[in-house]
Amino acid sequence: MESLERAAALIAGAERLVVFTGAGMSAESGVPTFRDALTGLWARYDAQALATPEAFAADPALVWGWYEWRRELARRVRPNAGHEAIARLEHATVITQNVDDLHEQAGSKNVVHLHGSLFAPRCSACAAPAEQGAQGDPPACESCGNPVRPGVVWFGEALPVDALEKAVEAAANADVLITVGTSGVVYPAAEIPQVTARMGGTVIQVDPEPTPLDPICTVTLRGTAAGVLPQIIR
Ligand code: BJW
Ligand code: ZN
Repeated sequence: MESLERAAALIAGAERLVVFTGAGMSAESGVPTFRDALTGLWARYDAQALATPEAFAADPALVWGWYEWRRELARRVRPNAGHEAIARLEHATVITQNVDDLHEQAGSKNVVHLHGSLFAPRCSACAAPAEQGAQGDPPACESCGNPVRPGVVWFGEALPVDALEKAVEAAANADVLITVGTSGVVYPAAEIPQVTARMGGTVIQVDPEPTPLDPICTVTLRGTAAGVLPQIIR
């Protein structure tokens, strides 16, 4: 296919490559995307409504339980062929919105987490990192006794400054950015591929569905991460 060849040539010729990933990146590993309907136990909850400080304040046990369930899931899953292809790009900066560690598991070395991690719970009051395996629903902070919260970025919260700065700088300097499996509706993360495009870089998109990022992409490949990435990263 012509656009596959074009994407492969752009990637092969890139000097400063960035890969920007969203929930679709991990879908084929068995992690549900954000805007998919939730399954099973959580089917009656809206993921967007649970990922807020207000939800945690109103029902800490519910929100903590949801993240515990996702942490267990994330522990069981393995990187897919898309993560593995990206890990072959040894010099790329990987900017992810995902809170799993599948890029690291696949061997990517330079991973920036814009929305935090499932594996870094911290105190909701003093920010002290929580002890691994602390018990409670949610556990109480060892230093101040306040509830421990997941180490992720909820709606209305600022992104970690160091991660955002690193991401913006890498995107601004990139000659090629590959955006994979993100609906491109959550800001400021959705700015990242737009920064590359504005600075004159080339944006390649891999996603089975149309997204608001379509207009800024030089090449869009309508397929899945595990299906397409191994064909364009050679
Ligand atoms: C496949 C596939 C396969 C399927 N292969 N692809 C400007 C305009 C409008 C609103 C705002 C704005 N600026 C800020 C806002 C408010 C808000 C926001 O953006 N709201 C919009 C929804 C309207 N943003 C915020 O609140 C942010 N904070 C902020 O702005 O703070 C300001 C501030 C400054 C200073 C002090 C205080 C405050 C924070 C946003 C945090 C987002 N957090 C979440 C939860 C993280 C923790 C967790 O995981 O629980 O991040 S929400 C959720 O969305 C999660 C994701 O990272 C994020 C993005 O979702 P993603 O990855 O794109 O997933 P999906 O499901 O949407 O899409 C999947 C895609 O994959 C689809 O396209 C599929 O087709 C595709 N796909 N299978 C490849 N196999
Ligand atoms: Zn504390």
